[in-house]
Amino acid sequence: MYAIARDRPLTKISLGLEYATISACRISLMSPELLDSVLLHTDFPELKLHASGKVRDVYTLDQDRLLFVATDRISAFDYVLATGVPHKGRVLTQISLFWFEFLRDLVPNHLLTADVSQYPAALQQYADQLRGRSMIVARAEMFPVECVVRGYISGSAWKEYKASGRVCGIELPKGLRESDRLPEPIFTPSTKAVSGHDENISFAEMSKLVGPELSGQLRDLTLAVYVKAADYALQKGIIIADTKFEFGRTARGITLADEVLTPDSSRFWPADKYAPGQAQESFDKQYVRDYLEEIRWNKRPPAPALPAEVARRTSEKYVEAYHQLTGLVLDA
Ligand code: Q0Z
Repeated sequence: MYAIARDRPLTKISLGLEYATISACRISLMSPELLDSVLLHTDFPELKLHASGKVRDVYTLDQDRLLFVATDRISAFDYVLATGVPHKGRVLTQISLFWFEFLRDLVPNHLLTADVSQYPAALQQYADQLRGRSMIVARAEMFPVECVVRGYISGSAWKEYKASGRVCGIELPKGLRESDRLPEPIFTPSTKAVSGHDENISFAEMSKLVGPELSGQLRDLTLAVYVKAADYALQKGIIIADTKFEFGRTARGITLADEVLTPDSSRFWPADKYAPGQAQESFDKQYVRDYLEEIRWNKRPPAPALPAEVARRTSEKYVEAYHQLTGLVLDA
């Protein structure tokens, strides 16, 4: 039994005639089961919200522990869209869990448990919402820097390179094309600026913020983790062009925190379509971006909804990324 998706764009699209015709002809259905499973907001009244991001909500459990919940929200061009992507929160969570295990000999991480049956009794009433998409983590004293590493030149680094030949103070070879692989991965830290956008900083600037010794440790860890993970991913047909890590201090020492090597914190490119000299297609968000360009959204709020077909195909890409990386099938 299928229903017409209720998440059609409500925004009036001027001159949408052509588009509306195309859209009406496409089979654009999502089963009620799938729609029901999409989680856009969390609400756990007995818990204190610690932080909320575009995609994830973090709650305080106690002095030492936080609850991370990945919703099915999706952002594009800096805004959270009105439509969720089925399974996205579970895919992000399961990818982070996979990497925590894969990287455990290289760096301690903040995971305590993702087994909902081990969560505090007060959370058991939410077990169905939490299963697969949440984890309890050790609260860390977070370092106020984003540890970014790039194996390929893209995004803000490509802009900086074109303007100055350097990225975060690192001189790069002349003649690089957009999306080229770098001779070796580079550490390009950033800080959260007031704008909400991250601001690239040099290693020297990072050293002023958190000290030279810690900066060196974080740089070395970041590069080692990236090299191990990116080598693995490439064997599975996924280029991890760049990624952002957040570290903090816990009883385990310098600890890898937050989400790790997900499509939301990284650029994943399908290796079989890699073609330097231009921007690369996104493994996961390409249908979303194409759709938003097609409807000529002005990229100002309110962000539009997605046709069910775009959400469904995007969902398939996330599930496929998980399968391609891990060899595992995300359970229904
Ligand atoms: C990470 C963030 C998110 C919004 C807090 N282990 C930790 N201990 C203390 N704090 C954090 C962590 Cl991971 C922490 N963030 C970033 C994540 C939503 C902001 F899911 N905030």
